[in-house]
Amino acid sequence: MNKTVRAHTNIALIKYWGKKDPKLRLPLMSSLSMTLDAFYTDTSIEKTNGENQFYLNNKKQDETNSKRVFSYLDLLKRKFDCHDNLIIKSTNHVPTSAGLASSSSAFAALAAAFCKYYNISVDKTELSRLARMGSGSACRSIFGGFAIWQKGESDESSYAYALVEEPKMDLHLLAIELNTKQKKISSTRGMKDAQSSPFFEPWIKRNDLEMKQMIAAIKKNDFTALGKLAELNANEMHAINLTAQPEFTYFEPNTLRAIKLIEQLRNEGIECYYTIDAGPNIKVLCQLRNSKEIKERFERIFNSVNIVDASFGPGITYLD
Ligand code: 2P0
Repeated sequence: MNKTVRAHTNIALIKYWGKKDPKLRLPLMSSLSMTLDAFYTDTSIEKTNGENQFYLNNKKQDETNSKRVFSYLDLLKRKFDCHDNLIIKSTNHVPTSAGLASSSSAFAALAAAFCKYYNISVDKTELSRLARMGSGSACRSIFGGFAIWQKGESDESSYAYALVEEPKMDLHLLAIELNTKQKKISSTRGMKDAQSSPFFEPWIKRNDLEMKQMIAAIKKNDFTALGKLAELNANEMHAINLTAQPEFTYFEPNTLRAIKLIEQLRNEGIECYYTIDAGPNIKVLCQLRNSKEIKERFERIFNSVNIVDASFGPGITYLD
């Protein structure tokens, strides 16, 4: 019996960047994301009499690359009293670990595939909590459209839910893949190091206000308010990285060139905004009528750059 589960990646418009409890992956702030149709992970699970195995894109992964997946599986096995050795097969339709949110779809798909394989009956809230233990952002990928991860106080109260599952908003995200090599500083490490910034405390304090403003923008279908706030929030996150002790940044020269192009497009009356995650790649937020022109302008400046046009994607999907 085949039990493949598909989870789409999500991009945070209000970002998660700081943990209260690293072991349980409890965040210091709530976050809000958009689930994308264009990027996803398919995962299936089989039993084996041999050792645990992890295949990514049809390639068996070595011990180092499998470690995080296996330790997450151990956690699930302990929790649900399962003792089999397993073969995990995942296909990533998204560049891996390049700041394009591959861990959000990877761990959401893995949590759901595990529950499906063992016929463990969980509701979406519980599934979101389980996915969170694999990777924080994964808890939001259980849901489509706009999702909110409420920070909560504990394992029980920290989970995501759908704000709007099938939004009517005219919102497109162009993922400009400037560099899809695996990043050097993992998100887990980056958000830990960022806590040494003198701006870390103000960053946490602004979260309530920014969440309220973003929810209001979404409820009003106000693209301008959403775009401006998403850009501000991303820049706040990158500002605390730049002011950490010692400082670090995910930006590359091309990231800044892309920011300048977006400013220029805005000056020309083509409305667009950006958000950037734990990597050098930029995601442009725009409306359908402008997406073609923006794409062409990026292609002109960045030779042979891959650009993926994404809009709202669904939550967890069971393929068979
Ligand atoms: C987010 N990111 O809200 C933020 C913004 C990247 C930048 O969540 O340590 O892979 O596994 O909980 O979820 C990426 O961090 O980190 C992330 P862990 P995760 O989307």
